[in-house]
Amino acid sequence: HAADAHRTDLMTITRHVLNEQTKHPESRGDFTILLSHIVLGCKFVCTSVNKAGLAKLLGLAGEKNVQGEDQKKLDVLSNEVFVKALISSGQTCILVSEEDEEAIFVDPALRGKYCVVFDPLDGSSNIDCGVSIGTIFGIYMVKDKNEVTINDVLQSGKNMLAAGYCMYGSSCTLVLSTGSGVNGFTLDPSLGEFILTHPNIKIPKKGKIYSVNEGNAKNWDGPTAKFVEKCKFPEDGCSPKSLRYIGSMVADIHRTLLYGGIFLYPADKKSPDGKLRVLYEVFPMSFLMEQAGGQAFTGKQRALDLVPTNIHQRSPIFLGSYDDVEELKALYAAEERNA
Ligand code: P6P
Repeated sequence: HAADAHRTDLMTITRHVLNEQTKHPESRGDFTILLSHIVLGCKFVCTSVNKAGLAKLLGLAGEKNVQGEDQKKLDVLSNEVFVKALISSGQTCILVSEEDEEAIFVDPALRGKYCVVFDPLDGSSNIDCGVSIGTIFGIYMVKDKNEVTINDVLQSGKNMLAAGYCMYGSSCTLVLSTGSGVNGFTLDPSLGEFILTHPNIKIPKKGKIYSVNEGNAKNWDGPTAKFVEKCKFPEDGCSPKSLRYIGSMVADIHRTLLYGGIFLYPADKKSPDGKLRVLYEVFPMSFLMEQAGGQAFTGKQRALDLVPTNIHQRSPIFLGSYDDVEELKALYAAEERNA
């Protein structure tokens, strides 16, 4: 009857987080309240994304976001929903969104002790063609609740308490770590609940997939070029790796987490710091990869050891299966020695 028990023992994300909370007797449930508001935001975006095509929400909102990219209506909507949900939770004191140039300092009357960095709808350039997109978030503890400053969101990634993403694809999947492993939850629309479907995700130690935008190959540095070459023409006679690149970070990372392999967004001559943002793309995905037994590297150091100096800072990033990232690190180390 195990299967039946499993079917009827609906482990919702809220119950799961409450169970986690018992490991922190000192916590007053504030974190659980915060997460339930993030979950609310994800549910709203999920329904909006699914209806977008029908509700004619597609197309440009006419404005440009801080990245100078055309802003689509769903971007604007998703950002507003998350900002409002996070503030109304009463658990946050400072927010950083990919869509807002400046950090948002929450009104003192509604302040809590958490700082949330997030990309409300990453990969949004893929909305119109139906490719999976997602929300990415990371959570820090404020250093001093009575003195909230921008430095509370310029903390190293190793200070992150929790991180996760919600992927809006064939199903709505929320992957979360609060520092003791990674768990995946799938939205059951009939219940309106995220149910635990992927307990204790561990990334394969080595993978057969590499994930990079080969269109940038002309501008890669030596170690990245050499690594990709070895993926395609292995020197030890084993079969070449497969290339899988969706161009939507949440989708590429979700596949890497479940199937193994390595995701690369290197620096190149055009963008010396790469393209992906440290606070709300690199750190949350690096946090998850390490919690799942993988690793994340910037080309120079462990990604989570980075200390950002501005809230929209970029970094090169290589993350995924432990052994695959190790191979890439060896090529960067060799270049360092020959420099
Ligand atoms: P490129 C999407 O715009 C995004 O921010 C990430 O989701 C994705 O991994 C990356 O950019 C794709 O960038 O240069 O390969 O199109």
